[in-house]
Amino acid sequence: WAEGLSAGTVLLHGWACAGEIALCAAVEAVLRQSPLRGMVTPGGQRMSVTTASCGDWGWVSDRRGYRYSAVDPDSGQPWPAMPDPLRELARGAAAEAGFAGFDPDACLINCYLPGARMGLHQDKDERDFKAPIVSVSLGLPAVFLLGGLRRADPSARILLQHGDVLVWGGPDRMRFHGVQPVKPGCHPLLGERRINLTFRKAR
Ligand code: MD3
Ligand code: FE
Repeated sequence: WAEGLSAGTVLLHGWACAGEIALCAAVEAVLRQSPLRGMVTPGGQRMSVTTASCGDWGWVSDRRGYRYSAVDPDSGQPWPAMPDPLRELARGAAAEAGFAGFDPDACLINCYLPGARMGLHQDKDERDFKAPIVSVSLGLPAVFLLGGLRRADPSARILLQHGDVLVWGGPDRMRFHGVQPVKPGCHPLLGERRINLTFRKAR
């Protein structure tokens, strides 16, 4: 069911469950071409989340900063194409949430092993803040933190489970957000990890 969390954020519970087998297979195929790696932040810390990308643009981080790159810095090759089942899932979820015509050119794949977390941050490396972002959660559950427009604003805690799709845009696009450390567990399809896909219009 669709749950409106605030003006620009919709949580589509279990939206990705129907096609979960094909979806996970497509993700695994991307990860064979573009393996997960721990990015280093501009501050020099290695992230506990490992990442890879598919589509025209991939999000990368190193000592020089955060940015979108057309090539995988590890391979020097373009990122794998965005598989059709992933693109269609993102387009369908965006339309359901009121963002018809969403045309993502980047899909960031985040992998959380137990204990991995993501600190509070804003997503501001994209060029067009009018486009929504679509997030698909797979595998182990996690507590998502949804803050306000200032870092110090209080955060709501939202449980994201396998198959949940979160669409946010409009007034919520610049809200601070993060993920609490993932608890140990084993998911029948993905094992001891959480995978999050974020679809974006990067350029
Ligand atoms: C709602 N990823 O990659 S996605 C990221 O679960 C990132 O891996 C998280 O934040 C993850 O940048 C969260 C869901 C999400 C992301 C940003 C939001 C929901 C949001 C911003 C505002 C409101
Ligand atoms: Fe983010």
